[in-house]
Order: sequence, then C-alpha cells, then structure tokens
Amino acid sequence: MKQIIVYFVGIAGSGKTYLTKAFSDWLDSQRVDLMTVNLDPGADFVPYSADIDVREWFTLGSVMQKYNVGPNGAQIICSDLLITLIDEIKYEIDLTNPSFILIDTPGQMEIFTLRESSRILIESLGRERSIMVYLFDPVVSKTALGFLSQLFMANSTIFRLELPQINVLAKADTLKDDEIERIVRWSEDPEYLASFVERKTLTLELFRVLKDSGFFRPLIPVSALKGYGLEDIYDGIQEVFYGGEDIERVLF
Ligand SMILES: Nc1nc2c(ncn2[C@@H]2O[C@H](COP(=O)(O)OP(=O)(O)OP(=O)(O)O)[C@@H](O)[C@H]2O)c(=O)[nH]1
Ligand SMILES: [Mg+2]
Repeated sequence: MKQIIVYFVGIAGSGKTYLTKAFSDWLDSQRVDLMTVNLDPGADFVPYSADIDVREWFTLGSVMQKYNVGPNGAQIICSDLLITLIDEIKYEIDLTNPSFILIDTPGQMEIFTLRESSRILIESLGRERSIMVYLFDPVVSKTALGFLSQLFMANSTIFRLELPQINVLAKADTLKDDEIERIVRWSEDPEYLASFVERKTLTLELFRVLKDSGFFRPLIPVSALKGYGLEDIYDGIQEVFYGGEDIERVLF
C-alpha cells in the first residue's frame, strides 16, 4: 500500500482540527500507522499530539510582532514562510515513513487554498498520493443556498489544489436526522436541490450542467465528537486510490 497524504480543508471553524484528531484516533484503533501535521500557525489549542507542528517554527502572534502586521497580513506571511519548512517536513515524514499523513490546514481556508505555497507543499510531498477531505459546515449547509455556496467553494478548491476530494458533512451530531437526510440528498440529487432554490436565474438546467461537470459528490455525515463516519472516510479514500476510479475523472 502506498503512503497516503490527507489534507483536511474547510471554512474557519468547520471542524478540521477535531476531525484530524478523530480520524487519527480511528486509524490508530485500526493499527494503521500515521503522522499528524498541524499547519495552522494561529491555533491556540491542538487536541491531538502533532508529530509536526508549524508552531515550533513560528506562530501567528510571533509573526504579527516581528513584521508589525495585523492577523490577516500575518496569515499571508506565515503561508509564505511555510515554503521554508517543506524540506524539514519531508525529512521528518521520511524518517517515520507512515502509511497515512494527516494534515490539518490553517483556519482561514482561503489562505491555504489560494496561496501558492500550498500548491508547492502538495507538489513536494507528492500530489499523486494526496487527497483532501473537504468539510461542509453543518450550520451553513442547512439552507439550500448555503449548501450551494459550499458546493462552489468545495469545487473551487479542486480547481486550485488539483486534488481528489472526499466531501463530508461535519459535526453531523449537531443536526437532526431529517436535516442530515435532506442535505445528503442535496449532494446527490441536483433536481432535488434545485427544488429548494428560489432564484429565477438558477435554472434546473444549470444544476444539471453542474452535475454533468462533476460538481456533485455524495456527502458523508461525520462526527468527530461521536466518532462516526470515520470508516466511511477511510473507505472513500481507498476507493479513490484503489477502486479503479480514474483520478483525472475524479478531479475533472
Ligand atoms: N458537536 C460537535 N462539535 C464539534 C465537532 N467537531 C468540532 N467541533 C467543535 O467545533 C469547534 C471548531 O472545531 P475545530 O475542529 O477547531 O474547527 P477548525 O475548522 O479546525 O477551526 P479553525 O482551525 O479555528 O478554523 C470546536 O469548538 C469543536 O469543539 C463535532 O463533530 N461535533
Ligand atoms: Mg483548526
């Protein structure tokens, strides 16, 4: 089995860090060897013991002070500084050579998805064995337009990072069963989603085109808190790498 690198990506507060922890605990329970990497220099608290942690080199606070910038400017500088750590990260990964590497990405999604350093990191660590788990925020997903917005965001990260993607409905334990059912059906059935959207310009035809363009992927309800959906993520990853799916097809 080849080494697999999993990037956890989603909007701020969507549950990336706790899902990284839950998935790492689950892999551990299955006796799969893994490493965890915290790429968020702004994290106050990381609930898993990160094998590699950018905060050992710099933190958002230290960069704000050193460069006399606010938090947003510091995020950008931190992202650029990431490039200087790539050799070190590779070295540490090669020392342990685990089956899975779980990468917890910075809180502000756009910092990770839009800055060039992330693409360089992904390329350097090995794009062909990398995948992202994209978290749909449960609160935003409750309305059809909120769901649709996230569908576009999820797909824009594919355009940018060019990685296959597993979509999960994060913190599903905070939703009622009928809400989960509806949101999951939205992810599978564009016509059903269209029936909830009251916008003249968003025609059924548009939803069908998006479906044909591969925008719709089934959402896996997960809960880091309750520990469910983790095996489904694992199965989804296996399916992408070993299920005979053509990665080009998964991507585009
Ligand atoms: N109920 C519930 N709460 C969760 C779950 N996962 C995370 N949370 C809570 O949601 C909040 C945000 O979770 P994080 O994992 O820190 O989210 P994040 O995307 O890493 O956030 P940033 O890195 O700060 O953008 C925390 O207070 C968690 O306790 C879950 O599965 N269920
Ligand atoms: Mg986090």
